[in-house]
Amino acid sequence: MVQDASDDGLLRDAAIVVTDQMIEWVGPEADLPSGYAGLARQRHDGRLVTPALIDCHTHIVHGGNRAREFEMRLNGASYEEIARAGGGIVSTVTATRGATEAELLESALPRVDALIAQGVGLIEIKSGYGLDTETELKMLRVARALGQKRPIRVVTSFLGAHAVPGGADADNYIDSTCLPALEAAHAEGLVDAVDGFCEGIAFDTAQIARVFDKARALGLPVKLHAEQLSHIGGTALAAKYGALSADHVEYATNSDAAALAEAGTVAVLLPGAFYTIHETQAPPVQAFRDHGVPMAVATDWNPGSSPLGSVLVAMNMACTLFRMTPAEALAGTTRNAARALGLDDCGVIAPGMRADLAIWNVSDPAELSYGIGINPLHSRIFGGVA
Ligand code: DI6
Ligand code: FE
Repeated sequence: MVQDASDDGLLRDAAIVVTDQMIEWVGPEADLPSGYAGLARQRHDGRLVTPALIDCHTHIVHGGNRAREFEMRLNGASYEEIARAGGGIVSTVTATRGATEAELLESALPRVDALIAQGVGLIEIKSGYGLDTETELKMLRVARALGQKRPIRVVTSFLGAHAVPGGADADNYIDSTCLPALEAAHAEGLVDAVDGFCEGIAFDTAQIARVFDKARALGLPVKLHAEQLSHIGGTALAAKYGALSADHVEYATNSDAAALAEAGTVAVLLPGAFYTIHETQAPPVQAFRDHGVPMAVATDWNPGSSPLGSVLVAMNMACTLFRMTPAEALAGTTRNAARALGLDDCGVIAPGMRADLAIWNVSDPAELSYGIGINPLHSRIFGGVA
């Protein structure tokens, strides 16, 4: 059976023809054109085939861990309090600056392997734990290297506007460090998109707008961590700049949803962060539905707010915590995740798409979201190769 992500229906007794790296034909096996009869075949009777999953929001290149903050939160400290006290993102910055490129690569490879083992074929990886030119570029080089070392596609986002380095002035940091770092990273071909953290503990809309203006001048698409902890206007700003995605969006409003729909911006929902920081405000999923905002789901895998190494668990959480349907969760890690990355060659099973597929030991697509910590992957095909 083939989960054809162009609708929520299943194609039963289906055949997929793969030539080179591409899907050439898909349809009922009974209709398979005779010209393909001589091709080598894999049979998967009773198995579900989906597009390879896409994790469209991760921070998997980083040094250290923040298990200590996990304990602090269990004792009542909030994510914001920990950040304001000098922990949080800034503590991972120290560990990431102190790690060599080889060490960062070494520590990120098992994370990539864990995602591949769950049928993932494409991951987005952000910088943002450097906050200086040297370390931001180091992170992005490691992200690119991961895509060379493993059979997976990697796209990068420059997240220089992730946090204000200790002792720095936010405006001064944007102008004297973040924007020059972005230019340098772009000059090395390391940047596929530009991201920011628009939040009370990070940067305001005027500061993010300066980063977005630079991205625009460089011809790079933008996306934004918006309305995660409070409502300060990041979602409207993202829509105004025609962002690929607005991510987290727990505190987004109905009018934000309308703006995202108008701009064609994807709402990327990150239930792992919601869960980890004990958030209680869920994103306005029904408003997104009502306005026709495409919704994606991702791990946000990072050492602080979302040490979640499973796209499948993210899908389960999106259903249980945010009341997404299993079909929405699957679209969120396939078709809409591709869209959140500005890609139109993956995330659906259709002729002309890359042959990145996941084959599952399940018969009902809802089983992918229903299990918790169960990995029903049978096998993965990446670029037509099993
Ligand atoms: N929001 C997040 O959830 C991650 N970044 C962001 O802006 C968390 C990053 C971290 O806590 O290390
Ligand atoms: Fe994030």
